[in-house]
Amino acid sequence: MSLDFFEELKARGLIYQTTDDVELEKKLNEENIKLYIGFDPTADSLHIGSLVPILMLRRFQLAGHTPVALVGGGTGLIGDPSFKDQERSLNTVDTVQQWSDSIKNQLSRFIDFNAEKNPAALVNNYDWLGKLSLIDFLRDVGKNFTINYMMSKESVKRRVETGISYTEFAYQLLQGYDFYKLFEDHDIILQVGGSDQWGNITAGTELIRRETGKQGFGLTMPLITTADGKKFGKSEGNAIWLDAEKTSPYEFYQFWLNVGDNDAVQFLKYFTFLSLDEIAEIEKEFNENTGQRLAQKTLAKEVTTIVHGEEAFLRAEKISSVLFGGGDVKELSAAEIAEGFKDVPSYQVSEGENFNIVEFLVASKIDSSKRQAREDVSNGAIYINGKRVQDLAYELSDSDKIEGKFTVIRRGKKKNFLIKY
Ligand code: 383
Repeated sequence: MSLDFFEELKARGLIYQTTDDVELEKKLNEENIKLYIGFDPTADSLHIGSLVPILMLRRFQLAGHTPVALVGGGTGLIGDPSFKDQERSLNTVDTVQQWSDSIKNQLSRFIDFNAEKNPAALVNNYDWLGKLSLIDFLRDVGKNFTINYMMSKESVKRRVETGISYTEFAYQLLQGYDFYKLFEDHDIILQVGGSDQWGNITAGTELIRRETGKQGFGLTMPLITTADGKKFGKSEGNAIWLDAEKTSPYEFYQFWLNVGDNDAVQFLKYFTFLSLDEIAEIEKEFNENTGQRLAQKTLAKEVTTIVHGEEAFLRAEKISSVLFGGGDVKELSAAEIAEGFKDVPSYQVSEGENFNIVEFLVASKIDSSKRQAREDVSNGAIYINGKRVQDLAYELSDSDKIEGKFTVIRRGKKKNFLIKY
């Protein structure tokens, strides 16, 4: 049995809530609609917390609908309080402008602006919010909402108790106005967002109803959580960014490769375009032998390719195979070594340093004593650029330097050290 698009989204676990399941499913089946998702510029890059929504834009486009990505150049100057414990500090107009530009660039990689029938579009709400006068806003937008309605939203309820500025409190009306404006001017009938956006999205459907008597639709996606309740999207406390300068494709690839067994299959549904049938096949094989990590490997390959391209994926895979799979260090360029070995302990060689292997192991703190170093070498635990060295008199020379910059020393199976010249 084949699923319609709405059912497919449901089966992938991508629908948390909609304002009207029945009507929305009907609409999506009957016509090609326009929909939007908004992204506020709160940093110079998006991170993987935004990836499910971004891919959602593409899913709609692949299904024949027209996706619009909104950059919150206006709302980014205000700050969305939804489910945030603390008031945000305001960013300058220049900063928000710069961040808007970077985010715009990132978003444009994921949707197709040249599709013949349903080309994607990018809009910036600064274009209309920046021009909106306070008097007009209070008369035309504010008058449609009671304070009671605004305070009752889950997304701000906590903050109403602990403290929220008038600025942030007004945020939901700005996002509501965006939806109304896009509905009126561009026939955008659906707003999508994470479940944290429900309050803001329904402010929009409410404004549309009151001003036009028509129905706008809202759809939210579940917030991603890991099966063991750990925070998703962080690796050792750091966010995983979509910008290759902030999180290298190799680190990005490793993040997905290290997803837990209980999350990997669900993440294939959230983060890839593999069909549910293909995912079911992978799941079957994965369950027969989880140790092979087929689900994680597929996930890492697919997501890295979507975000950074195939070449970057192949490079990340190559670096990983050298670091963890016994691949040949000599196959890596100095740049690849720098990327992959960023977090391994390193040692900067100084001029005229002794290059005897035993003394070198001690000086670089790979071994704690000469005795230990000799033992390691004799036992065959020391590898220079992946080649075992058992000769106690071995002298490191230029031929051990990769592009004159690095030597990789491995002790035992997995402990890598980077020697820099
Ligand atoms: C601004 C104006 C609109 C519509 C939306 C917005 C942005 C929205 C917001 N979204 C989050 C963000 O920007 O703050 N008020 O970081 C996140 N989104 C998406 C998704 C998510 C939300 O960009 O749940 C995660 O990524 O909705 O937290 O007219």
